[in-house]
Amino acid sequence: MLHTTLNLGILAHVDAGKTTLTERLLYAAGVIDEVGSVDDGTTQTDSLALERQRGITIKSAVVSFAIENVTVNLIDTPGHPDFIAEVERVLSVLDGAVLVISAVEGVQAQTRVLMRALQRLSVPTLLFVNKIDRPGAGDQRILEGISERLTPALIPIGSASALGTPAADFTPWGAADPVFAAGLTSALAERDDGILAAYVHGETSVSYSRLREELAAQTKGALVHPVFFGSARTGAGVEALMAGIAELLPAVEGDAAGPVSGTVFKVERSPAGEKIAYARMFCGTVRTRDRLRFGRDVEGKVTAISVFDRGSTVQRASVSAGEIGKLSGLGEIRIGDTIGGLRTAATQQQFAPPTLETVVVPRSSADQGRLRVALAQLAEQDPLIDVRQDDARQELSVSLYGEVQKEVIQATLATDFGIDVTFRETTPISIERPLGTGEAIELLHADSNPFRATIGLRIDPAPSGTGIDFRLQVDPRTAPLYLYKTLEGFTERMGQYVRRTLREGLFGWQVTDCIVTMTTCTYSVPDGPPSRRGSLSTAADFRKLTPLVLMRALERAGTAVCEPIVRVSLEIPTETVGAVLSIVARLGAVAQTPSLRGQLSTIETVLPASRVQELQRQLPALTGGEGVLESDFAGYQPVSGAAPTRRR
Ligand SMILES: Nc1nc2c(ncn2[C@@H]2O[C@H](COP(=O)(O)OP(=O)(O)OP(=O)(O)O)[C@@H](O)[C@H]2O)c(=O)[nH]1
Ligand SMILES: [Mg+2]
Repeated sequence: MLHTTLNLGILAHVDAGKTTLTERLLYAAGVIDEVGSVDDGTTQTDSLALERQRGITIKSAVVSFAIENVTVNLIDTPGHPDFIAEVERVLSVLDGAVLVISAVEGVQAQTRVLMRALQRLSVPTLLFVNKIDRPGAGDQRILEGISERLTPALIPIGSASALGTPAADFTPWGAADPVFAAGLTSALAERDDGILAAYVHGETSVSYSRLREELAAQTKGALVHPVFFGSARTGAGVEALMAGIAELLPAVEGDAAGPVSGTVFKVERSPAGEKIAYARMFCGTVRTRDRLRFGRDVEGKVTAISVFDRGSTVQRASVSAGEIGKLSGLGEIRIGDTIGGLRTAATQQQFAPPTLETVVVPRSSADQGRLRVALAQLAEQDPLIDVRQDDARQELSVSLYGEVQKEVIQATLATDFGIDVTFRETTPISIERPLGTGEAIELLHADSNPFRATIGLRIDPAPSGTGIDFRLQVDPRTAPLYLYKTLEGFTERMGQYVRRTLREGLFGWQVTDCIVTMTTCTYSVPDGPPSRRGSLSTAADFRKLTPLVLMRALERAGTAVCEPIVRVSLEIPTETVGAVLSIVARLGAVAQTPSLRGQLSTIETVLPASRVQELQRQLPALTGGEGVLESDFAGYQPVSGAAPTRRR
């Protein structure tokens, strides 16, 4: 029988029950005999000491189980927004996902962030409404919330009973439910002409098995999202979800004989300190002792391979298309690297970048050197912390999503590396956007030009969120193609020099949302005309001259320092609205008119990221512990007042 693999992500807002559901699925598949509990620290996937202590998931973890002839590699992800980078890294390796929603809290801020990303990447996604046993659990209310706030393309495929009690259960509908068949027909008809034709003729002639096939096809195409209900705590609905995973999500077989290609989504170190890369294979087969090319044209030899197997890992001689392998021996490998000859296009970042930074200070200054090594190792696993060293002050700083991540870094440094650290104040990471157009040129042989090249560059503002675009607008005959082989090669390299330069703008922040155009170019040759005669230009001339010209162009354009802002939604007891609004106003924001829903009111506002923590700190006292704050990155806006310079 054909064997296939399904790489399945479990995603949700924090605390929705992903890890508990993972336990339940492992149990239902017969991998474990006893269901572990997050609260007792006994689950398979929250295996780090810190995860067990805190009862939250910090790192993505892979476990596998089998449903019939499909091997499911399940990736349990963290839901806390401070660890969104962990989700980011697994998105590109998923064949399908289960998005978990609490039947009590309903659709939450992070649920929407995650669903948007899954939709952008067209990841086939099932929805699992969890915690139906908890008092306050709903079904219609949750379905309405999903339809309004997540996707209208939802298809409930069963009904929940005894909601809010330990006996809560889920019954999938079937061929014998004419209302379900009719509903399925109308929902699927939107995207299938055959079913549409039958539907408009009022026929009920479409067979149930045909409907089921079409449901699977449209789910696999990420066009519709079947909704399951259940309880990871009691196990209700979990069998139905298992069946749904097998029936409705696309397991892949892959071409094991094709050219090797894969993506590294996680890196860890073995107890002996050896680097281990988790790679999802898309094509081909990797064997031990193979020499692999990866990332930026680095090579390494695979010394060992293991794959996930029924709750643990087993050594294997090879890993093939569709599978996830743990590869040892590739010392230089990094997260996000593609392996094999085929370069897949770098996937765009789906979630917001970290918006905060802080300086990490060892309590004992003798630890500074060890701290640098330790942070470099943490950055292997989480490149977005972007460890930076200020050479003058001998300070190390990291980028952060929030306070919980900071505490985790502190605890990891203490327990894994024996280094006690404190942090300086957490400050926002701003960006710079050009205010207007700026142009500069440096001519070959000019007295002011220490390099053997002419470079003219123009920088123009571009719409928010577009990043840096580099364009070549020069006569190809003036480009030093003997250095870069092709015009594309030259464009790529010049683009790199430009991006490297723009990491630090006029105020020290990353410059972005701009178009840089190379308008003029010349190089010197020993036997050229007098204007171009000189020793042959080298790549170093272009590399070193670019920052001089570009910074001059940037000075002429001017930049606006923009700070990260966050859309905040507050759910608070109605009688506290006045007090909360006055704090919001004191923090410099304008709130929209509160919407009242009986005892609870919702306030929406946009705040600088640096102010959100202040609001979060005050909220419990203001609302008697009842207030809930949800925040969602909303881009950058110019700072008011004097532009802050980045501390270096
Ligand atoms: N009543 C009830 N409680 C549940 C259910 N599922 C999970 N819980 C509880 O909800 C809490 C969070 O569960 P987790 O499984 O850790 O949730 P998670 O989504 O993995 O959380 P993070 O990984 O930290 O985002 C724990 O206290 C669980 O015992 C459920 O179906 N019913
Ligand atoms: Mg978890």
